[in-house]
Amino acid sequence: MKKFNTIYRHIVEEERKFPEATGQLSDLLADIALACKMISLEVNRAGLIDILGMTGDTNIQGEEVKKLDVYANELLTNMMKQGGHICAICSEEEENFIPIEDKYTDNKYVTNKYICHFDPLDGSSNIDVNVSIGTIFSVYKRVSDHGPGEMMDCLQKGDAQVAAGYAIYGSSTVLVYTSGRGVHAFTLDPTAGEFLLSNENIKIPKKSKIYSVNEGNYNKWSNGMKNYIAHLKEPDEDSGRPFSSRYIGSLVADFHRNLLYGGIFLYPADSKNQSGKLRLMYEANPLSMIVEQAGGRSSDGSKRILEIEPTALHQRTPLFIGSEDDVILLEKYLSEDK
Ligand code: P6P
Repeated sequence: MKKFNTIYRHIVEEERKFPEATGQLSDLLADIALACKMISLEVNRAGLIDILGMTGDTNIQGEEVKKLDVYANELLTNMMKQGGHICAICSEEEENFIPIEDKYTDNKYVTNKYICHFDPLDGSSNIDVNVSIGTIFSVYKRVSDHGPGEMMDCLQKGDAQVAAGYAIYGSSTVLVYTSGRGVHAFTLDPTAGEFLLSNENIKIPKKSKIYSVNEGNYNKWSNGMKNYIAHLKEPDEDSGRPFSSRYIGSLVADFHRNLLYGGIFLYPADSKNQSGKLRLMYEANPLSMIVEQAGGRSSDGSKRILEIEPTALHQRTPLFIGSEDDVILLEKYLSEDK
């Protein structure tokens, strides 16, 4: 029988492996899990708003119906502020970071010692067509001394993350996280209202037969990128080619499938998006921590994503992430462009 465990108990068990842990990271991760549970409820209800005659502004109870990404952002921000463990929040929905006062100034053991980056609802344009979407989060320890967080707390290399994860709102709601000791997945049991352990110590296959890219951008790609994709399409049984193309257009959904089945997701820089489309701090970095913890690789085409020194909250990066052997071969093809 599968080991029964809830995300809360799993997080605490992980915490107990660090003698110096104060329990604050566990509390923070539990708050994020609660927020994802509440977002899941709204995402699943979203389709009903029109059907039940709820307008775009107020529903039949006269409550204001918010756009889901606004709802997700406000929920996560308020949850983090209440928790008292955060000195700053950075969100895809906010131009600047939100500094947060230390709530426990009279307690020297509990301080607002973390900062979080969120993509509250990635792929939200897919909601109306019932495509899976997700919440992505990234957690760092603050580097400034005390008080409200500063920009130096928000702009740290991905290698400095202490935890990262995502929730995917699909046929079921799954939360995947790592706190530096493996990657673990929990499936929401809506009747119990609990995230139950569904996949512990996930490892991504070293080599795959799946590639995920928007081929509509083909004419904007470099020659190295074009040659790599052409290589994947050439028949060659020994190396498992041709690959299968799987592209949902929702990052968390494409990433989650590749994490479990193996695969490479590619969003290169191109003639239109000189730095790529995806965001470093709340898309590439958290998923890169997860994929490396699962034995995979994540690169901007020449170096590890987690080594990139950030200079802006919303900076973009090319992203090649997934099965290690596939990403290494991709990097070889892109080196032709140098
Ligand atoms: P394109 C969704 O809008 C998103 O930000 C990611 O979730 C997804 O991977 C990407 O954009 C899709 O971009 O250009 O292929 O539509």
